[in-house]
Amino acid sequence: MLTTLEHASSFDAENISEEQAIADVKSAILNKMSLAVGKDAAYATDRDWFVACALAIRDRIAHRFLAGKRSSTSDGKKRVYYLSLEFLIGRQLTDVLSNMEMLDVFKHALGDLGVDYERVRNAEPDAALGNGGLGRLAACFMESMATLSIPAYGYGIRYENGLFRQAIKDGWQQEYPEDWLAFGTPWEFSRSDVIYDIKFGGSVETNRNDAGSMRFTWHPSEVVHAVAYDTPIVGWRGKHVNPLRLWAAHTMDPLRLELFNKGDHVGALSDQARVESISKVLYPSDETPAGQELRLRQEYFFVSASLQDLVNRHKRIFGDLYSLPDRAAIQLNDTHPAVAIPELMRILIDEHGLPWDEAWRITSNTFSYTNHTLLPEALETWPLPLFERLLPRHLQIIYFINSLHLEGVKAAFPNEPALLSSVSVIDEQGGRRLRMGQLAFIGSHTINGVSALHTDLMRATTFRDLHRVYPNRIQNKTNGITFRRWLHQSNPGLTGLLREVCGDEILDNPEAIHRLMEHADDASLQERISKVKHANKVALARLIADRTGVRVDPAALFDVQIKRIHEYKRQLLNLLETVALYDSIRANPTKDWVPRVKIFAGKAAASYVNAKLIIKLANDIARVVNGDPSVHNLLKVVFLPNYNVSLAESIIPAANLSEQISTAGMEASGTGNMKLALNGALTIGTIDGANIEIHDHVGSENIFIFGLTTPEVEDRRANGPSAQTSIANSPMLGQVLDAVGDGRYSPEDRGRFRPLVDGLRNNDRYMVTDDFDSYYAAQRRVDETWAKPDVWNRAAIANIANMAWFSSDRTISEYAEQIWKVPVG
Ligand code: GPQ
Repeated sequence: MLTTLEHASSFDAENISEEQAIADVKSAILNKMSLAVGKDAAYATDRDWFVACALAIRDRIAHRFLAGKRSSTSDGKKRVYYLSLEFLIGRQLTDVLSNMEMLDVFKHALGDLGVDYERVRNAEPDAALGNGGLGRLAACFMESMATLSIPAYGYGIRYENGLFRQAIKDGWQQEYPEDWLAFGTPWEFSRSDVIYDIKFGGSVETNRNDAGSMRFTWHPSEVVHAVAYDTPIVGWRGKHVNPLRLWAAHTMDPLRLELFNKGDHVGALSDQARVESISKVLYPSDETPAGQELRLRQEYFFVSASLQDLVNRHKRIFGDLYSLPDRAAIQLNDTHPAVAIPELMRILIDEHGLPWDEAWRITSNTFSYTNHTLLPEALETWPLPLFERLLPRHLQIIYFINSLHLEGVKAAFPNEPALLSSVSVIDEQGGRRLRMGQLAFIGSHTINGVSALHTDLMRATTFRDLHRVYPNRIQNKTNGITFRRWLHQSNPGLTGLLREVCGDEILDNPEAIHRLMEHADDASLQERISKVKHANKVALARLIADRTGVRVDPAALFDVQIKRIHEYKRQLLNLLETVALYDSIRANPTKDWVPRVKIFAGKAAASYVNAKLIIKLANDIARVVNGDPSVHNLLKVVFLPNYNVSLAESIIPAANLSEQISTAGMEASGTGNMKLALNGALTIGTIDGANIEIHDHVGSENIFIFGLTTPEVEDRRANGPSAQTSIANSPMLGQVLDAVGDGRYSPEDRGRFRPLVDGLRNNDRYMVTDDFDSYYAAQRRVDETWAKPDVWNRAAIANIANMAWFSSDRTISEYAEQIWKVPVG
């Protein structure tokens, strides 16, 4: 009998027996092994098996892929183009097999061949073409668009090196290159016939034609090739497949290159490395713009290739470009692809001869833009000289867009000259810069935030003035996560239980999970939920022992904070509380403390000094606490290296407590918060981002909320530093800061953590000290609740049962109806 995720499976539909399906798959895998991998099964490695399986299932997807392409072409459906510099996909084998409803068939087929599926699955490298939440959101959205049968293309860069691999050496983060493509990937189709010229630099020639109108001719100094690679993205039950089209940079073929350089052969060849560097590596900075020339080249490179591609497609199908807004919706994932706005204008005007006003109508009705942060230092800007050197024609177009925009503002708000500088695309302060947020806003018909609070703050702060000028442009679209990956695949134990209690409908309709609430008070359901969690914790405990050597008790409360390391996310607050708890346990060892395992994981940008010091602090605290027999296993601290999608899939199903403790107003949404709650972890969190909406859905009694609100944070900022007062009022905090600052956790280098502690005392921008007491108190409420297993388990059930709204299917349906105007399903 087939068990997991196999219900009305495809072989039933095709009317073949289970045995026949397994036999077919077995022979397909063996075929791929000998004909594509070129190996005898007897000598195959786990990776060989992975490649053979991937190719075998890819054959089946390819048929649906082509069918999908044919139908949306022939019936002229509107398409969505999702432009993103990041797609954080992770491993794909289980995702694809499960969505194709072939997971168990493959497991059986491999089993018959004497091969363990888990090993095959683990042989696939993570596709880490993203940094964190923003990139993972793009991956969830691609899966939901395919599930909802929305004809969509994802467009991005085929980075040869994804996000760096993190190793921890003596407690410090070290970065190593990641080479997921070293041996190729079986998922993609290379499209050697889909190649575009991408131009950079040079000058613009201006002419007047006979009718007196201006013509602009861009004479670039450099041309790069963008080559397409398509990865099929399969929706749930394999009903629809969309392409993720990633671009690789190549030099031109030598003949044309030579021609182009007018004989400067040597110079031309020395450019090769420079050109191909465009798609070499993902920038590892998260929420801090890299601000470097290569980054701007990456942005324009993939934007120009994608727009040429979609404009070509539109022209081929519909003949002219006037109908583009009716047939294409282009979503800009943050400002990284915002140069698409002047690029589409350039294509329409310079290459297709459209008049400015028509081009602007088309452009501004086609684009929409998602903002993912309001942190001022994270908003993308470019120095004008750099931008002009690389994209001289685009700068002209941007100047013209801006001058028309400012004229409109002047006319509408004649008595408010101050408004102009805030809504202008050009920042005149301190070295003139291009503000990509303003550009994206002006060139889009709709702008959205990613949680209710974040969208309110967009209207009230960063985009306040633009919002006054265009009051109907900003909408909210609270983020979501795909339940296929983050529940069905990563937590088969819980999924099995949910299917039993709520019915198989949960696989297609997450709302059905709410039926769990009918049994929330049943001792037997509570018991079963906690058994599933326990089994997941046993597996995680094993992984922790393997990777860190630390032994943890699966019966302890697993308290997890897993995300990029950022000061605003306040891993430091969690670490200070850890020290306070450690001190309290030692001061009163016989009290009935709740045994806890504090689990941290996350990467820091290589150049982010404080974030790297926070990682070191976590490891130094871990070393002291884990080595102290006097705490009797009441407290363990673990830092798991190299956080990525696969590690998240192991940690999330095993978590009891989810740390979502950013300074209020600073986390745009969060999506890890949703994944953890869906898997039955209770949240300890601030009134920030999507925590607020999670609170609304699960109810106050099932979440631990603490800390300052956004207006309170703003008040304290306005009234000058408050850290001294907070520290003076909290003896416990004072002690903790002294201990960390004086080197109790770094006896070999007592001053090591001085900068962190001095930072809190003198300029606590993230209000760690202000929130400390309230956080410590909330953690003690966690302890009290944990001590009553029935209350805890009931709360875990309430979390799982009430998370349906956070499915990315809901989010994507809202984008489809309210922004893209495309039908769903
Ligand atoms: N986010 Cl601007 C990133 O992951 N990277 C970025 O560069 C920016 C935002 C996150 C944001 O911090 C989270 O709160 C969101 O949940 C996530 O984007 C998706 O919207």
